[in-house]
Amino acid sequence: MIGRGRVGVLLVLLGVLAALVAPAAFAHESTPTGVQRLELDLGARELALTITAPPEGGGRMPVVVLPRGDAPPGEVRVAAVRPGDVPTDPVAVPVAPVGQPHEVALTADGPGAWEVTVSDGATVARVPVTVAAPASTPGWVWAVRVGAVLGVIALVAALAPSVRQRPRLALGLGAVALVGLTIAGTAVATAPSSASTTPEAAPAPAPVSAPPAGAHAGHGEAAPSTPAAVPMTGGSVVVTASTPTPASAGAPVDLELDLSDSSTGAVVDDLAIHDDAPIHLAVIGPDQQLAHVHPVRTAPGHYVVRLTPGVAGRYGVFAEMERAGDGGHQVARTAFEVAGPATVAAAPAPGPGLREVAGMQVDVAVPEAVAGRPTSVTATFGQGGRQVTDLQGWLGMAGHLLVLGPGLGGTPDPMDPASAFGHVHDMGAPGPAGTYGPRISFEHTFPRAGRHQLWVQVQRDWQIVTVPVTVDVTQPPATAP
Ligand SMILES: [Cu+2]
Repeated sequence: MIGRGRVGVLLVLLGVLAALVAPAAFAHESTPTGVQRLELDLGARELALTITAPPEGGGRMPVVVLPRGDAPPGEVRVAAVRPGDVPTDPVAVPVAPVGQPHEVALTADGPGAWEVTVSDGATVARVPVTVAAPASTPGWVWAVRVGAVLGVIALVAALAPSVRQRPRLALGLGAVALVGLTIAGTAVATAPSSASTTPEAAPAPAPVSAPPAGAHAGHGEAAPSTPAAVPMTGGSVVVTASTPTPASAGAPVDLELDLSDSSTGAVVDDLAIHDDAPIHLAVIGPDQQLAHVHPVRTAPGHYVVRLTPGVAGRYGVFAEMERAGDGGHQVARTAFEVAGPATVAAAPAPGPGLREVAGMQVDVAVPEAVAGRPTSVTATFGQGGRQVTDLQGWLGMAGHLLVLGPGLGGTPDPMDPASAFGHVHDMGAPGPAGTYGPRISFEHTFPRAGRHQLWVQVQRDWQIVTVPVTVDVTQPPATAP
């Protein structure tokens, strides 16, 4: 029989033991390092992917696939592999109906570099995922564990009735208990100083790059003052565009992008996900039609996106990227050629005012667009006399405004390096239902006067709605010297 007093002593000791060992136990508990959301334009499909990183050391990696846009029914195959490996046992995921998420549990069973592959049978998108290595258990934690366990066992044994009748043994065990608990206590007391021998490196502040002139609450390029001095790239990543087969008007074609460093020529494969994609690609044709797409990475520094150019001519390509650890946003320009019958110049999109787009009445207001001054661009969405309030967030934002400024010829020309490119966001909060509307608004400072091509983009019913607007920006009144 164990007396009530002894039970109390035992409980206190167990409590002490738990308290001492608990930090060690927590040291082994791993936490997910993050959830990654990104948009993939894979072949004919638009997919939103949500990847939950596995715990430190590897493990279960849930991936949610959500089809958007005009995704044709069918399935994609999803797997987790080491970089470059061929998926051996991919999981089939239905990509219908649009807007219906499907979760698959992948496994990345070890630390280091992994790829989540998404294949439609023709193209294999490879999304890099890094699994953190488990933190090693510090020496002081082991000292606490061993000391505490030894001490408590010895103490419990010393208090046992049979031992108490043998004073020398009890004394010996008591001494062992004292030594064990002293080791544990000392280890705990000195833990902060021993832990400080491996201080966690304070994260270096990300270099903050000043927003380029002409971009307000968004991204853009500065309007060059001397067009001749402007290279065809907007920063240190050079993007080269090509098509495996000659592109022709009206036919789908895979646009391939190869990324290299402008100073070293090395392949660039360190793009960070920003605004839900590694590359935001704006492709603007001679007919001023915009395709805002998100190419998939198929190999290091190699991205692919399927396009269906409507008309023949030269297409301007603007690739928005951020390199990991750099923090700087950059826009690289390139171009590709589409063959086909010559087309007459497209009429410019309507200016501000009411127009019908995707079954909605969209009223665009741009009061007083003056170069160098913040200008508000507001689009109000209605349908059948009612306000539209079910616009969905896209890429984490209520709305997007893409802007192409005038080239030397005075009209927006994606091929002219003098044309400024901008990408602005509506950062407004969603309504009670988590949706947006009827008003989407942007602030943008047009870098200079002239005709600008604008595209307002929102999402509704999982479809991207693009509203083209032509805006004539005036010169600010001359100021007296
Ligand atoms: Cu984008």
